[in-house]
Amino acid sequence: MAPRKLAAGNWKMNGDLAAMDQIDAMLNSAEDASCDVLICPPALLIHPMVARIGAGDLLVGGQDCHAEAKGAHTGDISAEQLRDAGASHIILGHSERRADHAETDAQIRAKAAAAHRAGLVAIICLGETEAQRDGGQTLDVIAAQLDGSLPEGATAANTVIAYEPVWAIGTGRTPSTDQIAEVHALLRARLSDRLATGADVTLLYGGSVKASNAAEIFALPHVDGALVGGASLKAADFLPIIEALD
Ligand code: G2H
Repeated sequence: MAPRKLAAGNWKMNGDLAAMDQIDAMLNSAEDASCDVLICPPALLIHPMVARIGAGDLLVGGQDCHAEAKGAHTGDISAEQLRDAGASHIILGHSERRADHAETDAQIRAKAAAAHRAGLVAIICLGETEAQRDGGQTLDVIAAQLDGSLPEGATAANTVIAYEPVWAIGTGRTPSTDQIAEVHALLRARLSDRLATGADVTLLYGGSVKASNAAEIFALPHVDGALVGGASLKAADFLPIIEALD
């Protein structure tokens, strides 16, 4: 088995009911594509998006969850509730959550375990800051984040890893292809050591992916797709990225 290819859109805190109009073209593209296509909108939009897609091939996911299934956690959402709303995937440990909510690797590992318990595929995000990159710490940081946030029971079927250098997110800057390839090779080697299915885990690159750089990034070894932010909001921007992967 080879890793499944995945074009994933992270809408972050963008989009509203009117943005559903973008979904029709994305659905058509997903149905024609051999790769998986996923949109992770704000949680409020998951259920209406799933309803609009119907039996179509476009996947829908969440952007975070609580580690527990239910209880007194005002304002939080559980993995089970996301699954109930129709989600199949969940983004965890995005650097914006690590920064805005001080999320630790241990918390991300607990959330990933919760996602697996609920039957969701966990997309676990890792990435170094600019200071860490400049300090020559990138590979150590990525290895530590991977080891700290991957739960027991992770497999190629229930886990995706996204490498997102913090300094490349929403900035228009992307690492060199050598820099991306170096980190993805580390991820593949470490996952293969740790998991029986490590060779088949889908590895995404994320950070300022757009139509003009997607093909070059997808040509790299061990890059099985992308986690796309800004360029996933509009079908006109996202469709060429799906086509570059397909
Ligand atoms: C990285 C990415 C999506 P963008 O955060 O996860 O966003 O493509 O806007 O850099």
